[in-house]
Amino acid sequence: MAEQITRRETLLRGLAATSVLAMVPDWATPALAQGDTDVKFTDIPANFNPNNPNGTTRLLDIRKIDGLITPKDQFFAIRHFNAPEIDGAAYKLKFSGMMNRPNELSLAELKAMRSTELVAGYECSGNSPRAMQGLSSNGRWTGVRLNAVLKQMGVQPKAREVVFFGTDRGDQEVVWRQQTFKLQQQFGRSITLENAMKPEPLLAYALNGQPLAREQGFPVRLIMPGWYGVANVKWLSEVHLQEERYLGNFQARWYRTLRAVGGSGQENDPQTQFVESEVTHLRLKSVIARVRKAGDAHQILGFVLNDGTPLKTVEVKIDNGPWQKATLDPANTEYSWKLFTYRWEGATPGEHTIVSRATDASGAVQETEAELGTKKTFLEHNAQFPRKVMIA
Ligand SMILES: Nc1nc2c(c(=O)[nH]1)N[C@H]1C(S)=C(S)[C@@H](COP(=O)(O)O)O[C@H]1N2
Ligand SMILES: [Mo]
Repeated sequence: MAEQITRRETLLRGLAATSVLAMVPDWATPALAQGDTDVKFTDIPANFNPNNPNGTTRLLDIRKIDGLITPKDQFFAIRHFNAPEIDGAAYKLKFSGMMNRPNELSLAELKAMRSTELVAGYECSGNSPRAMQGLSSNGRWTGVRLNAVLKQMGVQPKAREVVFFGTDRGDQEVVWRQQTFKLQQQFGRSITLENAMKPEPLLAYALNGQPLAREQGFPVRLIMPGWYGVANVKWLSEVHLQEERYLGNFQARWYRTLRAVGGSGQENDPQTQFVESEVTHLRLKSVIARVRKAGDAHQILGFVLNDGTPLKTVEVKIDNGPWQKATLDPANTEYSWKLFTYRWEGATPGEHTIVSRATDASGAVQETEAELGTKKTFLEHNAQFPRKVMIA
């Protein structure tokens, strides 16, 4: 199985061997060149604290993005319950349900299997302008392909659904008709067997070449490239095969999107349908993250997150000007976030509004906030994100 290595890494490995730093082309060095300065965003709330808004969340400060891979200690982190502390030496990942050879694998056994590296970026489905889009990151994951492990255990013909349980658990209310059950439940998510057997899903034990940190799901988590963060179950304890759909809280209730489809979108319009759907694949989103003064021009840097569909364009608009094509970083990979840059010439002193929009090869266009207005719930907020900057 071929390892997936980004071009940037290949380039850097080559550089390490030859030490010819002068070879680095422009696009490979979004880091500040000498004399470049960051331009101030004026849309960031004064009390915005990316480091620790609360005990269970760490936002990425997107103004610090300076390369494709988010450093491990800056990778955003969020969770619902406690972050279990797991002893890697005693850890067992249990495989149960409709398989011919149910089994447990220790961390050492998983690591002894053929490993795969994959660059994947994702965001929490609750990411939005409110979090300054900081519930997003992009990492290089190492792990074992889920399909290889499932094949080894022998999937039975009736199996349709693969359920992933975390070690973490907490109080849940399960409402059934007039009854409300207050229970302790594990964090759980599921995917179809068809999705599980695709080559991408990884049982991941390393991020950027290092073991996962406790808050990142040590020792093993699922990585579903091209899916919202919630699919990437951390602190995996059990993988269960069954025939029925799994309807756990974080699958069927908490992570739902309610949209108005058709008609006027108004509640009294019989032409309008209100559709509830699961949170699964990343919806196309671009975000402007950073602006730097570089010589006479300004460089706008941003990222796109999506489900892996090739991008057609990323465009940038300055104030009321036309949409202008941005340049995609050749280091981007199929499931990475996609960095883009735009060279802004002739910026005049004062405050400006800048915004980006992504279009993919299937024709999906990132909508404006107003166009997204028929979405009633706040998850999957992938609207265009106009930014305000002050040019000195
Ligand atoms: N076991 C477990 N896995 C989990 C969660 C959780 O609460 N428990 N949160 C999910 C959500 S909502 C997101 S957005 C991602 C965040 O992953 P990160 O903390 O590595 O960024 O983890 C997902 N995996
Ligand atoms: Mo999330």
